[in-house]
Amino acid sequence: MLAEGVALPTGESYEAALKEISQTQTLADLDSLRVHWLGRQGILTSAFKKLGELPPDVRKAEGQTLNDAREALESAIASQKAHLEAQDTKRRLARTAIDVTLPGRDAEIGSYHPLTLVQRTIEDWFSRLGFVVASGPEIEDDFHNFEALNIGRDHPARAMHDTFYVSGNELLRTHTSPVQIRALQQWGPPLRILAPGRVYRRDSDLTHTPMFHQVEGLVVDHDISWAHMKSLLSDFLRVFFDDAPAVRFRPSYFPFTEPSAEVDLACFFCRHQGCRICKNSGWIEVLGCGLVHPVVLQTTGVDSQQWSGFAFGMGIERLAMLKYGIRDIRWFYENDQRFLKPSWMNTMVNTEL
Ligand code: 2NL
Repeated sequence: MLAEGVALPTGESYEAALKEISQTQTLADLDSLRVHWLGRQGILTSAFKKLGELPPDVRKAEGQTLNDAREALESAIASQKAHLEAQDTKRRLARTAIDVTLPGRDAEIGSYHPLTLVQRTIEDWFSRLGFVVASGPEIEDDFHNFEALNIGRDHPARAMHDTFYVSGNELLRTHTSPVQIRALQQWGPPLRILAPGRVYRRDSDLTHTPMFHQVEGLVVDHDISWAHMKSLLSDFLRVFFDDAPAVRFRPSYFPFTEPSAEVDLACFFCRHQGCRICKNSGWIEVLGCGLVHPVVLQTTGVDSQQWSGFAFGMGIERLAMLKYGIRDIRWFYENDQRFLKPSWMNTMVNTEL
């Protein structure tokens, strides 16, 4: 029984408060109850303030009652708070739970684009023989792309190259030979380099695109002979086309090599019988090569009396089409996603003739 001076406002009672506290559902509700009773303007706080106005004989007992009430409320609030917080944690954990027994999502495995695959295969093979992979600018000048390669202004090969001109003297390189010209100028012999990269020609049909990829190679050293070139390129072709087709060196002409040859493989589509792919000849042309013309050596500052060399060039698209039976060169540039799946060889490759 509380004394008159510290009586609670009408309708409020400790017992009811304790019950209310134990029934709160949220931390916010619990906190407003705490403020209502124990806050700075709270019911109990106000009652404490009035304690001093009571006569001394009742003050002590009254104070004791208020203290008991405060302790009871504080401990009820603390235990309800712990209860609600535990409940919150439990709900949050349930909401964010990960079912570790669910099956995982498959990671999509990619694969190299056929052009990348072929270029890497060639780079790896020649690197093992001491060739250094070199690169250079795709916008070249007349000297490095033509002049230094013994292709003068009036040379008919100029017309064959169908060059894209950027300005009077600047052009998109028509082959990667200028990379080797720069290497001869900067490093000089002895030299073994491989120059893969993009090249550009004004040409577009089933087997030609304005941009394509080429690999050229160059060896310059003492006493380099046709035999070195012939054995190296024959070995390469037998390894690259893994069913070891027969190889034929056929006399040809390039302004930058003398003598020159084009290399044919026995057609593995028709087993040398004659078909659409070998144009009924039984042979497929795969690369060009020759002994570096002495004029090219002299122009790049190399003494052709002391040094000799051979060079070769091949089209990466052409090699990829032959190796994998890809019928249309344009497929390489159409971003066909099948080329980037590990199974592309099964879906993009022609097995019929
Ligand atoms: C082909 C033929 C060839 C070369 C490229 C070359 C480079 C220098 C000097 C001499 Cl720096 N030659 N390159 C030689 C012979 C043939 O390419 O059919 N390419 C697709």
